[in-house]
Amino acid sequence: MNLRVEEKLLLYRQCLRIRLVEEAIAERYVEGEMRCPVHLSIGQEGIAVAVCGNLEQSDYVVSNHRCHAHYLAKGGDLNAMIAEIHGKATGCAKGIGGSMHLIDLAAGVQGCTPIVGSAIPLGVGVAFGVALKGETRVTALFFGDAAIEEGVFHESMNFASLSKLRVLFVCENNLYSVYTHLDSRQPSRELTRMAQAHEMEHHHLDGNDVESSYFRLNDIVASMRREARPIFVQLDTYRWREHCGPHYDNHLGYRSEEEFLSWKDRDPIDRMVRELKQSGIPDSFFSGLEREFMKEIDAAFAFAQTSPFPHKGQLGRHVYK
Ligand SMILES: Cc1ncc(C[n+]2csc(CCOP(=O)(O)OP(=O)(O)O)c2C)c(N)n1
Ligand SMILES: [Mg+2]
Repeated sequence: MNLRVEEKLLLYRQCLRIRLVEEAIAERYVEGEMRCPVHLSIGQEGIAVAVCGNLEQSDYVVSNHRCHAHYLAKGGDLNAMIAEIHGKATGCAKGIGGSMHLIDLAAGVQGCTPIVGSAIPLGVGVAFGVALKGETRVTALFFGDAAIEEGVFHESMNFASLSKLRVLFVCENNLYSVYTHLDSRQPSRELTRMAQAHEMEHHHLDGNDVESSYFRLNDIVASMRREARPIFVQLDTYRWREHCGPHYDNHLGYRSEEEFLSWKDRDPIDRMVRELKQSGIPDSFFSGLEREFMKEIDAAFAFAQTSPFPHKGQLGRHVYK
């Protein structure tokens, strides 16, 4: 694997920006101005960056409840995201969707939905629309390890495989569905075997190794552009904070401190910092970048806080029932 330093820096910038945005959300959440539930990707942001780093602006992303990183990595507007989490009219879903309903059509973020598995047929539908129009864009579809326990996952895999749709099925395997470990939910076998059953090309990558995942995904996405077909990629990672909310919850006992620490040691960002320092990037670069992002993030929170709430009359609009 031979990434240029500029490419490594780009990946690092993206990961750091997402980490700092989510840490700012976590820190300010207790102030009570953000009222919607938040599912943070802290610890697993490398997957979003490795995947979206290989997408064009014209490609699409569809995601689930844990979507901040996907939205930002694809170029979603930060102000509109923070305003959305504050329930403000300037939010990307007009303040009536919240953290789990991010959307930015200009950036290709076609939508995010929180019912587990529900984004999968939507993403396949988006890719079907692309194929019907004779376009070649790729749709990256993000979902967790629990989503593959839903029936609709298999229906969608079957249809995507049969129809040779350009869907990148991105399974973020963080080992847990809320408090339940994968071993208590699924028989012991490689998750990629699910793709094998649908005659789909599949790959198993280390989601915390951003550079190597980015490198491998480069070939994967390029080959999907050349030859229309879906590809399933499992990326292993770990969520650091509680399933939903800003806190840590290891004291609940559903996972051990040792397991948590062993994954924290594999922090995707620390790994990149170490490598970049070895390539001669000075310490001052890292602190300067952090300051630059904090300015942007503070401005996004100020934008959200000074934005108006949606008018009551908006409540019934854009709602299907
Ligand atoms: C159909 C359905 N069942 C249960 C829930 C509650 N729920 C929200 S997220 C989640 C866990 C999903 O786990 P996974 O897909 O692995 O994603 P992760 O949260 O680990 O990123 C559950 C059970 C839901 N939203 N939808
Ligand atoms: Mg999970």
